[in-house]
Amino acid sequence: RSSYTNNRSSMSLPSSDGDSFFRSVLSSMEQVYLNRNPTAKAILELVRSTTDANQICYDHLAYRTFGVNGHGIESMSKLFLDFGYTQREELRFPKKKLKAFWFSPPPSVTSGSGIHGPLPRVFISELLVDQMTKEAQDIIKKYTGLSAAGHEHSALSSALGCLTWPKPSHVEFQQLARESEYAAWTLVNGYSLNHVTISVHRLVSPLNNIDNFNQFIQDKGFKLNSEGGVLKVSPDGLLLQSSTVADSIPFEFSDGFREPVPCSYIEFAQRLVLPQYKDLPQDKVEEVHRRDGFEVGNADKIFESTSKDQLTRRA
Ligand code: OOG
Ligand code: NI
Repeated sequence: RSSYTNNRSSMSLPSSDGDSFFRSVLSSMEQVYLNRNPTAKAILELVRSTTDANQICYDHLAYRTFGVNGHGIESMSKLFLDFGYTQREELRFPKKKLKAFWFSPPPSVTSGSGIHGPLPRVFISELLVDQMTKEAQDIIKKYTGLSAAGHEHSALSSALGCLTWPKPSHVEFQQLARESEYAAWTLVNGYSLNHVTISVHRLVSPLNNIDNFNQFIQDKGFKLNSEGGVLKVSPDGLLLQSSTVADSIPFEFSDGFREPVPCSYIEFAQRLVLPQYKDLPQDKVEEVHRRDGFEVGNADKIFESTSKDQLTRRA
């Protein structure tokens, strides 16, 4: 290593700040997401224009993967672990044949907006491919196989907004969708950001209350995922979540067939103050004083934000 590496010049050399590189990657993923998902973009703009611009923080980012031959959770978690995230609890969804891990961010700024604000948590799930039928496994293994070393470059794929495998045929997509809508979603969306989540408790009043927030979004004509009720509440009562129904995007299958496929959605989360901190004055409450983590019962219903049932439901 030469001494040049530590020598910051004022010329237009690329910054050697790792955090700045990491945030650029996240920002590209976010751009792909905003360009493809008009509902998410419109809601972020609506909230931004209604409240103080500095107050939109992301609670978490979420990704989906195929749990087979290195294409699962670990393919996407590598970026985050390399940039200081910590792997946390596993969540299991036996009926959906899914599992997930969540990751907590390294210490970061406490102010700033979106990708430039406090670093979000990350939620990464995977399909338990070996529990699927032979037909479904064959399709998934065909495409993950065709991607070759694609899983080594999941972050690049997500930031560029392209698949690491070729587009499937319509028949293959439908076959998967019959067995697992999650599998079909992942086949056509790959490592694209599945959703970002607005941190509701960090907004300014009255939108810092998720009931008010949901009412506001619905009054503006947006449809929320109604699976198990619009508001998802953890058993301890401290993690409150809701989400939109995913947008659809035109898709051309390998056989030339064109049909819209479900894309991404946006989620909202309010984390309440933990009982041991209930007497802290409001202006002393920080993120560490609030309910952390995720909840299987909530997540199970939020997964349905990309389901056909929710997409075709009348508002
Ligand atoms: C993830 C659903 C779960 C949460 O916050 O619990 C979730 C997905 O749809 O891939 O986002
Ligand atoms: Ni989520």
